[in-house]
Amino acid sequence: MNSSFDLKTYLEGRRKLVDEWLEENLPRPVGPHSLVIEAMRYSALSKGKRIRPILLMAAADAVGGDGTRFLPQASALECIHAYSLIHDDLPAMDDDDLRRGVPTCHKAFGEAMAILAGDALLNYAFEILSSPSHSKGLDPETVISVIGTIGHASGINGMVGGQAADVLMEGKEVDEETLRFIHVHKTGAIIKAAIKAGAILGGADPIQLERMEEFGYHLGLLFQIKDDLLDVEGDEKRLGKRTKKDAEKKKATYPALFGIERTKQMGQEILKEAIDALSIFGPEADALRSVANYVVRRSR
Ligand code: GRG
Repeated sequence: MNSSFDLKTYLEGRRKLVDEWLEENLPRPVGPHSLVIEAMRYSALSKGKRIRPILLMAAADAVGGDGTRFLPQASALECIHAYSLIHDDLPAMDDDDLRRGVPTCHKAFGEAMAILAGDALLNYAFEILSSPSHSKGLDPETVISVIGTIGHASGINGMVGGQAADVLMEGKEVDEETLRFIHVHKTGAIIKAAIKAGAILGGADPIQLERMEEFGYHLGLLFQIKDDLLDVEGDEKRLGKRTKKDAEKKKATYPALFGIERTKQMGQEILKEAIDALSIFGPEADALRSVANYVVRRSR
């Protein structure tokens, strides 16, 4: 890997592009329903890492495409992510007051508006993905394939399925296979879809696509394992959310099942598998390699 790759500048630059796109393209709060639009904007525009959109663009770059051309598709993923955080924070789910350092959507706008803002963001994402103006120059098969990839990963076969399993397993003893199912679906599916969608948009050939999916699978699992570790060891201020919640709720996590040291070791092993999946790519995949290393090192 090219050691001169400046990850900090890269992440900041890409994050800024996503923030500006969302600021410009999310609906404006006018009309009798303006409050729910304010809630959508409040949550989607709050300070997140934008890692899913960044991964979509980086995957497109890695297969020889131009990632920034797919800023609308990348930003659509951030809308889905924002919806999932709003719903995850609701009293019926994790019941959290703080997210990204500010009050959660239902604390700021009430539960009804928060549920609706989440629903609206999910649907808005698919409006972006299917909009002719954002798909100019893409062939219809590519557009449909990206919509299918992201729809599959968001719903019962991905994030929603994983979240349901997570809720259903609270307080129960969970084996490694079930824990992996939860992590791979709840968090991993959208991360893998970001990478797969980016690869499809960037024009990946079948072998490149297969490797990208393998990379995405491992990175997605790794992301949630690190999230588990941050809940135990992380700094609340830096994370902008409450920590130690998993133990409180008797949630299935890697540190709870394997202990902190073994979890870190497993994280390194999964990181290696992720990086190995990229072995067919040259320096054009350095951003992906660098982001994978950052996922393990991150403190927020
Ligand atoms: C369908 C009613 C209904 C609810 C869905 C699917 C779902 C609720 C919630 C998704 C589960 C979830 C929030 C998993 C945790 C994923 C995770 C690690 C979130 C934090 O992501 P980061 O670290 O956060 O990328 P930022 O703030 O940087 O975007």
